[in-house]
Amino acid sequence: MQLSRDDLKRAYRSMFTIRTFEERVVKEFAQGNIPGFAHVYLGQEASGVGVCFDLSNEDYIGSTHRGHGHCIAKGCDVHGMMLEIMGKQGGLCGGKGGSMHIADMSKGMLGANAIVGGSPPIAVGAALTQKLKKTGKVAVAFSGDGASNQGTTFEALNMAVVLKVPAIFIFENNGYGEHTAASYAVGGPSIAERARSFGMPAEVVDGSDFFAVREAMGRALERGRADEGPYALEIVCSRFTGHFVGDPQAYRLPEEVARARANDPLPRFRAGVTEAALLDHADLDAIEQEVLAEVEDAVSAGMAANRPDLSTLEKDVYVRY
Ligand SMILES: Cc1ncc(C[n+]2csc(CCOP(=O)(O)OP(=O)(O)O)c2C)c(N)n1
Ligand SMILES: [Mg+2]
Repeated sequence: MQLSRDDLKRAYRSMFTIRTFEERVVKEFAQGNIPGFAHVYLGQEASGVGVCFDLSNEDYIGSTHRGHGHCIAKGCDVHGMMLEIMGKQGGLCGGKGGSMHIADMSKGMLGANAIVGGSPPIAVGAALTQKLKKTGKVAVAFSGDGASNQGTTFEALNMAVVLKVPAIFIFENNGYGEHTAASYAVGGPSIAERARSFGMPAEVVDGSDFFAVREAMGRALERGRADEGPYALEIVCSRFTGHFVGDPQAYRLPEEVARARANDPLPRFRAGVTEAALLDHADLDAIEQEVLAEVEDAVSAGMAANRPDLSTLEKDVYVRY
């Protein structure tokens, strides 16, 4: 499907929001304003946005420990996210989940997940619900190259094929699981080949190209919406920073990090749409100014907000039925 000018602006806004949000998370974390751990999505923006671009609020995603970008791409509120990450009242989960447990059911965001390989089985369950209720909706599992080695992932891939559910498995191969290179730790020819061996179609996609990701996702969605079964995408992306905020990356040569940063999906998108005269630089500049103000505002709100009240400690521990 051809993208309109508004679609292209939406794509850039989403990618630039992730970029700005994550750069700010790095800064606020360093200043002690974010408790716990933070894993940022810098460099992987085109993957999350390309995958989520044509999903509705009734399509589901399951995310990972590196989930801020997935949340933003799925439409979660940036204010609510920043408050959540800062552990403040008004956060999407009341400030009690934090970076690795953000969820927003109103957006079909089933949750970030600190368990590597945790989201594929959850997505299979959500996909089975869609199949049984004949909704025509899909469930997407985001996971990484590291998660592709987990037994839970293998079980989910198998079950999705056996039950023929509309699950879409996204493997964001950013070259590392923590500090271990995928070239060492992932056996076999590719993650896509591994998914194929379970009996589903799978593609390897350039994760710095929003258009390539969205088009591949379109093929996965077509199959899922027609109830023809699962699909897998191995999206090859660049991790600009370390595994967690503060990781000095002693295991990567500076040249390698520079190469990763040179493969930046945002300037690539900008060059593509302006050279094809689809958008002007001024359109994109205006979006950037709006996003910068929005994120600044979210940080101010987060700094001003209170921590959850002690009386709420035992609330929201279990889902209310
Ligand atoms: C079951 C489980 N094992 C180990 C960990 C520790 N751990 C956290 S992130 C991570 C690496 C995950 O790598 P990958 O799936 O490639 O995701 P990326 O960090 O590259 O986005 C590991 C091993 C964990 N959180 N859960
Ligand atoms: Mg990885």
